[in-house]
Amino acid sequence: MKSFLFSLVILAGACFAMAQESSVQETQFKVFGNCNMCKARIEKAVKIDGVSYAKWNKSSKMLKVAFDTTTVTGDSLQQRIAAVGHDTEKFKAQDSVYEDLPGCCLYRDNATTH
Ligand SMILES: [Cu+2]
Repeated sequence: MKSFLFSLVILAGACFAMAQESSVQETQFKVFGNCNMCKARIEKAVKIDGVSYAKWNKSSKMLKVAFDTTTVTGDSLQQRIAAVGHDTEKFKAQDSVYEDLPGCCLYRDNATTH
């Protein structure tokens, strides 16, 4: 009986260790953009080491990402996207970078209605 309890403890410990090891986090946040060129630009900006998944949805403006939390943070991904000209929930792209985007990508003009 004692050894049975002991193996239960070991098993529980192993499960706990495995749960701790999984450092991949999935999240999504809003990224402003218009077209498929925006999509390519946004996804390319976050395709770095530690990011295993990145897909931007043109109609919902949501970017889904999966990344390794030991090497990447959600904020750093949003900053990378802002750096290529796309506003995110937390970070705004610099005007000079935004103005250099192709005309079809100038999403801020489309936001004047609200
Ligand atoms: Cu575009």
